[in-house]
Amino acid sequence: MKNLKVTFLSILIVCTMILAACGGNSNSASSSEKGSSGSGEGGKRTLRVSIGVNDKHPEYEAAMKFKELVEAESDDLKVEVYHSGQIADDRSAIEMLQFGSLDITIPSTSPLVNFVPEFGVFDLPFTIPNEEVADKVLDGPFGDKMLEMVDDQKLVGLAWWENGFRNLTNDVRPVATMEDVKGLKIRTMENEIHLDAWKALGANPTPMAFTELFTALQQGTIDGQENPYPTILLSKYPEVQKYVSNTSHVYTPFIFLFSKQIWEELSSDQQKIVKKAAVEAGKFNRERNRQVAEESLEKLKEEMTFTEIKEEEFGKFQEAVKPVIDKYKDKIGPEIVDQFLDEIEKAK
Ligand code: KDG
Repeated sequence: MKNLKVTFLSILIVCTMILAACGGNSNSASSSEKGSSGSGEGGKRTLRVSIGVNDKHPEYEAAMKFKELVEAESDDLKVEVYHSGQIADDRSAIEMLQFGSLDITIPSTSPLVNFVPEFGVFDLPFTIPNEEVADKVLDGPFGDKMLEMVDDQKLVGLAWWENGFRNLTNDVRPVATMEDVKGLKIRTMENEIHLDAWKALGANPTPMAFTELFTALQQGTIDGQENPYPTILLSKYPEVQKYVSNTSHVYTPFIFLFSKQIWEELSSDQQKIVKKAAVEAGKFNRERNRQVAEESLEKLKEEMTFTEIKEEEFGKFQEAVKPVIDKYKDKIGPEIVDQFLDEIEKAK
């Protein structure tokens, strides 16, 4: 009897090993858990998109538009969208693209500075003055050049989407002047330019992943944060923040990034479909984001204390951050910064 059991067990182990060897394709649980699936059921390749904002945000709507466009055009590509940082926060998602364990992420450009310092141009405060200038700069030669800059980081930059103009919220006091910023513990993105800019304005900034922000506000470990109005409203910050001001201190693009390793596995037809959909969905995203930003501000005025910063006060903010722009002009590269500022002047 005992021998029979041993024989049965040995057969079971051998069968399991054979099955595991046959099942080692890109469809295995471990690779799909990591966020990249390769060819899925019926020969379709699944492209997984990771974003940090939740499923109420215009960026999620645009990611679903991207899915709709790709799946309408292609019979061998499928798209799955993972919101609220379900797969990873921005920096980790970018690293996953570099390793080929995630297909797409569409973060703010700010965390990308940790991989490509030149992207710091977009964090220089009070430079892009409005959305019209933003569109001209991003859709022109400068924007094309910046998309190509991710190439040697094992990334493919496909399109510019929009996060938008960033505004300050806090739980301590209304902010109408630079004086009011003094000592506020402000969360910034993981980006040294933002840190230095808020220090220059008198705040006490701390870098933090977007996925940790709401909890930190709720627990009071920080006093405030800065984000575009849609993110402030749709991430429910009015539940944990009393005051909002129209600082509009930085315009942040979202950048549509594809894993270079996976990109090179796609056929040229698949690449064309994905690129076209990323650009089209980006146009949809910008339009929708601007509409939602207006609506969000009206709702925030009902749920929070909104403080309008006077024009002459902006001059003091801009004066205070000038040394930060000078300092980072050298770190980013003077020629890139000069080209960026020239493109802004031309677009005005
Ligand atoms: O993935 C979404 C984030 O990239 C975006 O919301 C980042 O603005 C951002 C922040 O404050 O982290």
